[in-house]
Amino acid sequence: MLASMKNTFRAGAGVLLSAALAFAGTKTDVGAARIAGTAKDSSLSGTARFEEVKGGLKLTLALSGAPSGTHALHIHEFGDCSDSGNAAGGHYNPDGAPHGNALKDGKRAHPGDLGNVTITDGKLAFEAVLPRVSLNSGRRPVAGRTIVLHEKADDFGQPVGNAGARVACGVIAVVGKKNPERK
Ligand SMILES: [Cu+2]
Repeated sequence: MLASMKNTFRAGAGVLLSAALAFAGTKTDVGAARIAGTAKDSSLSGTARFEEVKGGLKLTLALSGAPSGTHALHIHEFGDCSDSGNAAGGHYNPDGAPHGNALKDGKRAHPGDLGNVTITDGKLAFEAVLPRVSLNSGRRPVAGRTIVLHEKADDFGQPVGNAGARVACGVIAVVGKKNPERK
């Protein structure tokens, strides 16, 4: 009786350990998006970097040549920036949630609702951890989707925040592995 319980415990610990290792293994991919203005001859450019961290997906975004002011930032469903960004489709919303701010509202928002960013002198440096998504490890993956900067501010109205046209867009791709020595 006791021996069999011990064996069950050992087997359970083994499963937990291999699950933990598998999880650690999937967390090493790094994603990026090369961002460009959607208008012809746009000087807007930038990069977004995505890295799975404890608590979610860390986004590091840098833009230049962008329109100054307050602009909505979202992850849209499809990995296509053509047709002035419209080919990116709607907001990535796998759970049928209302529109909101994922950084504040949790489940009561689309997981890629990043709220607003403020661009000064055409430049933006922005960092956030998106709580409920992954790059590609299975939990609401964003690889193969797009990051989109809008013409106007997000007013958090339904269904998509009234942020107008898509001024910049980049397709999120897996681009490499994180150096395991650099945590
Ligand atoms: Cu959007």
